[in-house]
Amino acid sequence: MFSLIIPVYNESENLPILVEDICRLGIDSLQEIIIVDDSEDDSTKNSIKPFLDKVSINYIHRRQRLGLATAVIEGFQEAKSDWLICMDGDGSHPVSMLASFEKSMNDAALDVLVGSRYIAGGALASDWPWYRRLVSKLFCLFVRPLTAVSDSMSGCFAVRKKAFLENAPTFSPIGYKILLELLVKIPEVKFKEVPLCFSQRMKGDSKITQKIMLESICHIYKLYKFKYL
Ligand SMILES: Nc1nc2c(ncn2[C@@H]2O[C@H](COP(=O)(O)OP(=O)(O)O)[C@@H](O)[C@H]2O)c(=O)[nH]1
Ligand SMILES: [Mg+2]
Repeated sequence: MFSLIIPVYNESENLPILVEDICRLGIDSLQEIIIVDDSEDDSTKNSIKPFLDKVSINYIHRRQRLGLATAVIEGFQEAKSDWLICMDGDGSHPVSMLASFEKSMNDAALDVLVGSRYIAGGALASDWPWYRRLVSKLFCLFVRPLTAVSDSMSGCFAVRKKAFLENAPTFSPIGYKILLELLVKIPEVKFKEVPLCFSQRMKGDSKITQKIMLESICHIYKLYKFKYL
């Protein structure tokens, strides 16, 4: 069984489409969806009301922008299942990834499953801005001494709850890069990469800011210190 954690910040246009797609899949092993919403208003929350009787939804409304990484960690801590999947709420990650991850969950040797855009079968949205493509690839290269994962910047991944909980006290989540933190802080982490075809968000603009980009650089510096000092 798995819990699906979806961090959202003002995604009232996208979240209902995503949740509807997930309901349509009818995956038996999906135990619950945990939505961690930092929107100041109720519009994102209200947008998924039609689905509350179709799937088990735990809605955590924090009402202030406390950050993507802390939202994911909070969702993971609330989750009931043995496996925790994280997926963006803007439609960038195809719902078919749930079945792709599920196939590997019975492998007792694995701690983390990564939706990767940079392995055979994976892809980056062709309409993603060139500077985002460049920054994503540069960040992935820059952190190769920290992890052998080819797409450690991915926001679509799964972690075994036990591996997460055992190492949770060491996490200091900042910015967007929660997967990288898991890969660095789970000792001798056993991972598998699964191809991810990443598409441009359905509606609206990215919530990333220059401040978040800078925070990501600080985060990577701290992870280098954690691993090598
Ligand atoms: N809870 C929460 N979710 C966030 C925050 N920032 C972004 N998100 C969500 O995280 C996901 C990825 O964000 P997005 O802006 O699309 O990032 P991008 O795909 O890298 O451009 C989306 O579902 C956002 O709504 C935040 O501060 N808090
Ligand atoms: Mg996005």
